[in-house]
Amino acid sequence: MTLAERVAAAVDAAPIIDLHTHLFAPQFPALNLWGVDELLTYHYLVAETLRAEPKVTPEAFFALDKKAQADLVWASLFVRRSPLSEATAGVATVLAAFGLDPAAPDLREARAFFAERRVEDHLEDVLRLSGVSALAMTNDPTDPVERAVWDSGATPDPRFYTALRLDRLILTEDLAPELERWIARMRPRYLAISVNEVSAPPRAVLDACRDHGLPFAMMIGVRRAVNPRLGVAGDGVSTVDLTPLERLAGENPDVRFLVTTLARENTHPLCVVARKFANVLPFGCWWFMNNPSLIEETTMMRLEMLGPTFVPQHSDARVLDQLIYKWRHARRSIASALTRRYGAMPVPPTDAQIERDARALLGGIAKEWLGS
Ligand code: RAT
Ligand code: ZN
Repeated sequence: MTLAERVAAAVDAAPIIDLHTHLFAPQFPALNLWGVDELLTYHYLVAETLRAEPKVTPEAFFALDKKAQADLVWASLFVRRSPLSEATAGVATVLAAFGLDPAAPDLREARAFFAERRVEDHLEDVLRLSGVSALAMTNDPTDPVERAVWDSGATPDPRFYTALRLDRLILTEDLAPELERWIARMRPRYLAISVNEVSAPPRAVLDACRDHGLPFAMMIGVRRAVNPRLGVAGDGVSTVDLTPLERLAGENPDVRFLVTTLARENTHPLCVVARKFANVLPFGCWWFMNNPSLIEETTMMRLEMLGPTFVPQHSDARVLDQLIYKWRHARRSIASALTRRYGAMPVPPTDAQIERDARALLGGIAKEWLGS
């Protein structure tokens, strides 16, 4: 076997802990999305369709029911054009993984296939096909649908870790008791927020992280509603000054920070921050960074600057089936970056070394930070 083949095999075999998704355990049936219509109405593809079809206004698109939206996306991005973007290529990978034709003229065959699946079997198949052993949800107690499930006393499938998302909860006037209440109820692996610029979170958040030994995840550089007509597809990006992150990490050495940035330009400064502060863990290639070329480049940079002490990717999947493509594609980029770094070593790595590194990067480091 060549070095590249050995590395690819080790990366494929390593169990994945997916640090950030928008998926829900089967105990949240109304929020658990899967199947071809959900795949095609993913907001990444909605943005691409509205770009490709300028005569379709966002208002007209969103007025259609889900099936009609999916038909339009399919016709526009898969029939009239080739699925070359990462989001379209991903759908093709998923369909092919289930033995469906990614070049079909319409969605009849795919819909019939998914209609016959039992949700329990489907979950097991997707986890097996994607190599994911555990994944973090995004849990927002201010969402009435989600909250109703928590209030009903349900316990999520243990492979679905909880992560308490603070984007909206943080607006609560008396935050500390709310945090205590939801940490007790959800038992989250970490607290998380997405922000435009870095600023110190409210004291109650840092206190809760410290008291409960939970990491605080910051997803930095999103500009919400740049084009509000596109709904969730309308957010943008900005490059951000990471100096406040250095301050935050330095002043709170007893709090661990999981950090991802949305702008490519922030990838390098984040590596520098992580070199100074061991309580900062760079993770994932987030959203607009979740492209094979950028994952490879980013993973190379992180390996060169940090060695194998970061989490190269998270899927951000919103539809269960996306785990298959997000991880198959990411694993190729990660394996390629690793192969290049091993190739620079004067003595070739042993299989045991490659396996150890792949397991750490795909799941081991996440496990250390989140607990098992
Ligand atoms: O990647 C996405 O799907 C985005 O819409 C966001 O959900 C982002 O990942 C976030 O967690 O805010
Ligand atoms: Zn997300």
